[in-house]
Amino acid sequence: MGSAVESIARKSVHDSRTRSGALYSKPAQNGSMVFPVPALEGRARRCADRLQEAEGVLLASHIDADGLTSAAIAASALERAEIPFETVFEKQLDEAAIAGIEATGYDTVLFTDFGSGQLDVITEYATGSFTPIIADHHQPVSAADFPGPTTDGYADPTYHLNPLLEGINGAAELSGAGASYLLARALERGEGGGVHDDRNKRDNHDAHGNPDNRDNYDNRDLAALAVVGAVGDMQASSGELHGANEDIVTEGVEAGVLETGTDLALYGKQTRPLPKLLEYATDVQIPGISGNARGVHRFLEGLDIDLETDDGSWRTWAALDTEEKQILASALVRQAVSKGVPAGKIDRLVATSYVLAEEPVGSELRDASEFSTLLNATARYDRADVGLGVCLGNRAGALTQARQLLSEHRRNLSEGIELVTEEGVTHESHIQWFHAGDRIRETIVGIVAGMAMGNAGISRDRPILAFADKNDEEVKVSARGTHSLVRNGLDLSAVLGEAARSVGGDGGGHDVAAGATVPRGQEEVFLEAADQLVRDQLES
Ligand SMILES: [Mn+2]
Repeated sequence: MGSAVESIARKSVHDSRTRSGALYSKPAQNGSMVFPVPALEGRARRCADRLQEAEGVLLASHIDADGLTSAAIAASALERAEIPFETVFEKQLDEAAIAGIEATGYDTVLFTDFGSGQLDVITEYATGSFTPIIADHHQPVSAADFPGPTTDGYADPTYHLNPLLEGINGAAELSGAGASYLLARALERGEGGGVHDDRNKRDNHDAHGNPDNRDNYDNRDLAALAVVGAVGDMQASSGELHGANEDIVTEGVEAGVLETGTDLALYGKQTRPLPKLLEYATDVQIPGISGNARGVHRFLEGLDIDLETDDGSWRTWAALDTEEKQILASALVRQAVSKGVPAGKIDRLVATSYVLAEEPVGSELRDASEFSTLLNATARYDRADVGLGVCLGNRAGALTQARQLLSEHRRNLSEGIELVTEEGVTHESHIQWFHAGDRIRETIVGIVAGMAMGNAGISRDRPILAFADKNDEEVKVSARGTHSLVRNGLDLSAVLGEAARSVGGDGGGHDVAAGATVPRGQEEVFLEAADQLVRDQLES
């Protein structure tokens, strides 16, 4: 364990080295640069080339941290490529939303962070009306339900950028923002765009023989947002991002917008006062610290660290210098060891941190995980405009509003968890569930369900399903599982999709977390179907 703590100390060395990546902000013109995720280059270029031909583009994106960062990346890339566009957000890309998109009259529509799973309906509406271009990472419609071209059993029309079609894991290795980032890289500098290799070499001089700077930008600065999207979609596992996501991280470091290092794996390193940082850290339970305010104060007072700033407020982890960080981290590990926390869990106290190098120290925007939390808060309260504003660099109005939404969100979450824990859940044979009616917003009922798992009477050995009213006709269902259930065969995306369709609704998502909409009054039938589907998955 000592090595992990030492590597926190080494972090600053690593940081200063990566900062020299700023040298790369001049585009390489010697053909040394390769496309970040080569398997997706062809798809990214096909989509980018089609966008270059468009007179105007409607950009439609999902409303969550990944969808907002996807939209911000795509919007920035379109803007830089001087392609006129307009942005709309949808919570769910259902038939009504697609009909609304068709009605705007745009002849090119770019879908980000959704679209693959709705290709059947999109194609139906698009035919003779608009060209759909999709940058997504969700499971595409199956070939059986799609009249057009297919790949490996998936619907696969002409302009379709999705990692799953090239054998890259869309749940763990590339997010919607990552797919949008690859599209942005392919959109750089006009025709052919993207990678500065010989094939695409152009005369980079204007009529006066001066270098034409419009041809000399690259979009690697957008890698920081792509990492926020991936982290927001929970793609970091075992403490770091993997696969295609790693390639994007590398580009962000080279471009000087990202710094990575080994750091304490606690949430809130930029903004939480030190005592709260430790007290609220519940991923790894440390007796005497986790959830123990008094224990935390005793622990901190025993260290040789100034805990307060000059004005008497608590310092944050981000405000500590390297030596102080090491003192605190070592003491934390010693405490964990002395209280018998197993080594495997102690290792989880340390993880790779993704720091947005250009954001100020102490801002939630500096930490990919805190940034994504802020975005999710704007999304859950239907303020995609605020979230997009923050991503696009609006630091006055949008950031202030986003912070207000986040504090409101935290209050709603704690009230929701209290409600569920007090009233309890109903256990079926293979699932557990509760119905919040209108007492918990449908946009946060899933996260409440996930956070309540493990509380008294709410088991972690079966998935939890949570209902909340959506409108007069429909109920939203959110489901959460655990990674260990997924390892045993659980796929909540399939469960919610199939069970919802059996009662005239629809749903999908990911194996560990999924959502559905069902007609009111069908909850019981839906639950019965879901219970059986979960049984089948866990037994096979
Ligand atoms: Mn996503």
